[in-house]
Amino acid sequence: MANKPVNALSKAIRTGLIDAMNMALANDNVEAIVITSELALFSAGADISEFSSGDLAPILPDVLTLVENSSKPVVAAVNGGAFGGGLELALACHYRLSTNHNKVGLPEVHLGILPGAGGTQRLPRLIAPEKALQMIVTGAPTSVKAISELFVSIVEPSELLVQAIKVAKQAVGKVIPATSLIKLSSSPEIEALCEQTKVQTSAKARGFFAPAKCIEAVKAAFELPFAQGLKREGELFEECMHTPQARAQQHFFFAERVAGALPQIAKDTALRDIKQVAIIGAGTMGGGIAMNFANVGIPVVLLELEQAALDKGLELIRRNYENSAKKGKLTQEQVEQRMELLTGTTSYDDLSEVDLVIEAVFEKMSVKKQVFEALDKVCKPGAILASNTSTLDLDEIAQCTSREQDVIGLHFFSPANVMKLLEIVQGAKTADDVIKTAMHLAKTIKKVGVLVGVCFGFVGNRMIEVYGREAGRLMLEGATPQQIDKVIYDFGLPMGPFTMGDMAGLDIGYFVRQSRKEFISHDPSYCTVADELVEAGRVGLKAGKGVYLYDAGSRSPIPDPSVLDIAKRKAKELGIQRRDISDQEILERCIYPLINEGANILLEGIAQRASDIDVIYVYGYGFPVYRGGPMKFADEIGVKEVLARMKHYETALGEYGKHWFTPSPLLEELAQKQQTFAGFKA
Ligand code: T1G
Repeated sequence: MANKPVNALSKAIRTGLIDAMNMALANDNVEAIVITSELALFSAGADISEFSSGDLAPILPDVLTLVENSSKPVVAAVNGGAFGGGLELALACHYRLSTNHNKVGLPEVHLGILPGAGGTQRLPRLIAPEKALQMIVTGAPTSVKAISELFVSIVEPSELLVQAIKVAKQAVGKVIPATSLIKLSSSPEIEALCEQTKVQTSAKARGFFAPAKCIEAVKAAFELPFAQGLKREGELFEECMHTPQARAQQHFFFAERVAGALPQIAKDTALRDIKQVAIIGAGTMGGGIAMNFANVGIPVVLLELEQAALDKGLELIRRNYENSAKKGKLTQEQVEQRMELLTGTTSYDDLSEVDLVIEAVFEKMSVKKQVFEALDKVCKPGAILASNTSTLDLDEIAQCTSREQDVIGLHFFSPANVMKLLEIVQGAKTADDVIKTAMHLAKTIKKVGVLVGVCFGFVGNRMIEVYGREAGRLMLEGATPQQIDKVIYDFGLPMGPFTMGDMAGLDIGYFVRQSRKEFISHDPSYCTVADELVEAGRVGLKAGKGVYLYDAGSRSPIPDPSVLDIAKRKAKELGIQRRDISDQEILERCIYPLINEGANILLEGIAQRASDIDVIYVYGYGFPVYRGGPMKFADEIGVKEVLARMKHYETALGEYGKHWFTPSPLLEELAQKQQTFAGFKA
């Protein structure tokens, strides 16, 4: 197989496999067959881009039945990994060999579906049921050595084809071990395993539709003869394939990849070499950022003005690594290797040779400017100067240097060593090669880099502000924090706005608002309760009290009636008539303004495409991937519906609605032309 870049089993490949099998079966000189790949990996499975085409004939299950029922032995030489239908192809072969450093997997569940070409029926026939179930329900890639029973042998890449042909020749004339001939039967243990997996999954994969169907399909492998099990798998596959969740997750698969695509920059633009990085500030963010580079072998020097702060920062990093080692995610040797890559200094002079500096200091313009002025003096020409600012004007920061073309924003999300999202903020004068280097660097440190423009809050924080505003206002109007949080939690986010605010610290929002009084001057109603709480020292979980109360050592929020008393008092002062508010209104008022702000962001060219906003919101704020992200969700429910509801609240909420619920012109335009955000090109 040689269908670049990943041997997706497209129509051409499926047809090619059928032709090759028929040719081999018809040719008396052919005694056995080996299927392998000329590319770096065996196959990435079905061609996801074909799913929406509808014309999937010849369907993969039929191709694999032809392979499995072959009268001549078929050997799969799995090189470099096999996923989804690619692994299913190998399972339909009679013998399998693999190269030794790769992984295989059945990641269909991440696409809102399940292995639909026999994977749920053949894998449990070849490896232990619990391993098979875990692979299918979690979609996690598995090292071939962990399921070595699947392979005749696991060899060096250079040995693979030779060994596969040898196995094929030895198989000639022998009884063909078709996987489907292996008998399975259910048992109380299998029943218990499926039940237990169901319970675990409903917690871990809350709200997802496909995982439970994966379990049902595997269960059928133990309860039905192979042919009926295959039929049942097909029914469950079709059931999943036609859900909004499958459409959303398949959208997201490509959204994530296109987000990392380079903007219109000359192809021959050279990358700048990033051999050593400096981080200014060894606090939680600075330390987390530093870890990303140490994790991939790039040396980092951390700068703090005080030795004590520096020592504390390096100690925190070590503790993080030691925790990973305790969980078995790192060996002690890896911990030491990474720590060796991390050095500290209290002098800017030590940064004269670094290729990239990322400042992660206090979110205050005057502090940022001091740092960049100092960097401008000591850093070598061509060094990239990056700010981790989450809201401040990057252009204003760049203007305090003599090298605006070398300044860019690298907005990491906390915890920076965990969160996949990296907003790459392009300043007005940021050079193309700096942008290209930053986008490439995101991939190197295993982040999903999304290019955004300069405005308050860029994309993510600009949108989260309208969401938080509505939550605060709804509490004044009559909803309780726990009601609002439950609506959002049930919608699929990991937590509601008030639990999130307490977790992050209410003082963060408070401080940002203090620096933007003009913005909230129009109507401070939505943050008046939060401001009073912060001024009373109730800054959230870290203080044991914020919107909620927290028992010592516990993170579970306890509603506090006194907060509602504040809301009632403030509502009275502001002349807001409190009322019962429906869950639906809460959902619409928290999510639709988010979408509306995304539409404005697209109109202003702050994001390159709607799916980038989806990637930012899923990876940065936990928007449920089975809804595809806010803009995909709008396309799914219909832009017209979002517009209609924005207009409803624009009039229903009096002055407040008039100001905050003005529909974006893009929302109007798309609704009027019956178009979608997916089709919008900035
Ligand atoms: N279909 C179409 N395009 C694919 C693809 C696929 N399965 N996999 C990758 N691509 C594209 C991807 O969009 C990108 O394109 C390029 O290939 C490189 O991908 C019946 C129905 C295999 C681990 O879910 O997990 O089989 O951006 O950047 O980092 O049961 O690709 O360059 O234009 O990810 O080296 C199940 C999906 C399908 C595996 C390699 N299979 N792919 O990672 O490359 S459903 C999957 C991956 C199925 C059957 C069912 C990864 C990879 P572009 P990449 P990578």
